[in-house]
Amino acid sequence: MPPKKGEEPKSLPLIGRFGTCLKIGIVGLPNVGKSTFFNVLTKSQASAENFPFCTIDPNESRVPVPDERFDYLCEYHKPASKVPAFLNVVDIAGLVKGAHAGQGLGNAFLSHISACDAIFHMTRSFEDEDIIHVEGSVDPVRDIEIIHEELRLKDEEFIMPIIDKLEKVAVRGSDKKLKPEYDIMCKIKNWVIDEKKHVRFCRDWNEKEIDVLNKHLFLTSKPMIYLVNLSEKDYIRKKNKWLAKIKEWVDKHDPGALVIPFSGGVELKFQDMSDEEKQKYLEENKTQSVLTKIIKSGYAALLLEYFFTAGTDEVRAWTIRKGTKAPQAAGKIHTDFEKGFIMAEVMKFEDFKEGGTESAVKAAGKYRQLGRNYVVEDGDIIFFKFNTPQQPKKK
Ligand SMILES: Nc1nc2c(ncn2[C@@H]2O[C@H](COP(=O)(O)OP(=O)(O)OP(=O)(O)O)[C@@H](O)[C@H]2O)c(=O)[nH]1
Ligand SMILES: [Mg+2]
Repeated sequence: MPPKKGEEPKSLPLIGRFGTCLKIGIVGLPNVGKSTFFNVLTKSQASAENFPFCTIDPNESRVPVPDERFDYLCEYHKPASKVPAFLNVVDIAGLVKGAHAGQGLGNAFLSHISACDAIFHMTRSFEDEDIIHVEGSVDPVRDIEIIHEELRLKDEEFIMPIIDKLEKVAVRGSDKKLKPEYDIMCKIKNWVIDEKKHVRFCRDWNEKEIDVLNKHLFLTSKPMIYLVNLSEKDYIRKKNKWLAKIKEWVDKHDPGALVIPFSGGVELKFQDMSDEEKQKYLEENKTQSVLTKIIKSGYAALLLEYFFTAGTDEVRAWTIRKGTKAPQAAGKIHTDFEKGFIMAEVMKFEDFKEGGTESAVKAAGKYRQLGRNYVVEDGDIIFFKFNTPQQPKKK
């Protein structure tokens, strides 16, 4: 199959932590609506569905990722157990100017971001005299720049000692093997410190550079989604004087990043409404909640996706990193599946929905048996075949 449009070249490793237990942190100035967002996100999902919902601690939660394909499979199989994919979200305390040097919660706060793999960057675009703005006035572009600069300065602080250490051994010392790593760190320094840019703004890091970046997981390498907190009125009319300016800024500096208008006030309102009241409100105002879009975007920003296993026992979404091959995907279910991997029997969700049954998909020749080099795609419905590992015989 030819690669799909927009797909990353398969050979290039991904920037970021390896693994699937990744989290997204909510970052922004104080009092911009981060905790309000965190609460509506976790509560709405918790009450809407009877999934095993889990608050990890007051500031961290797992939010089920809404997915119509998952719902369809559950409706079809009526399984005893349903396990959707989850997005791990962390509410982080407000960041102020000077945080990198210890202002506000300072370093504690920055280490919380460090533990996250992507960022929901919340900005305030609503006017409300009763809600104190730490910078004295509403100006989300200025606020975005403040946060960006704090994160960059923190990376700056990390980069210099790494360079000094490498220089000692690779340039002045005898360990010339480390020279390539030193050169790469110099390029990173040039980008982040001299050019004052975030790591992720550069789109053409090569494989070796990504290896070095992944050793250090700099704050500015984490993907960002910009959430613009609007008043109810602006959210409904989809207009706000800052929206275009924010979009312009992001397109210029952080191209490709998403800007999502949001309203903490509106989402809070929905929580107190019955289903009928909410429906009425949505119709009257020709609006809708944006939480599903935000959750899905957050999950995608972590470079995660999932495949399904589906039957009457269980319908389940299994989280994998983009680009995962079939045996490793099988290993998510059980290590024996990976060790004894024979093949993956794969149906595309759309083919299953169209055919109506598994036999119809088979009859249409769309039920495929794929080997160890198959790169699993988001939404695949998979049945793995594997050899049970032999137990060593007792003598
Ligand atoms: N008018 C209005 N007020 C909001 C909105 N979202 C949050 N607020 C109010 O803003 C104040 C701060 O909200 P929080 O969600 O606690 O803000 P935060 O960003 O978590 O603040 P820190 O944790 O202190 O950094 C609260 O009084 C909220 O009720 C909104 O969309 N509209
Ligand atoms: Mg808060």
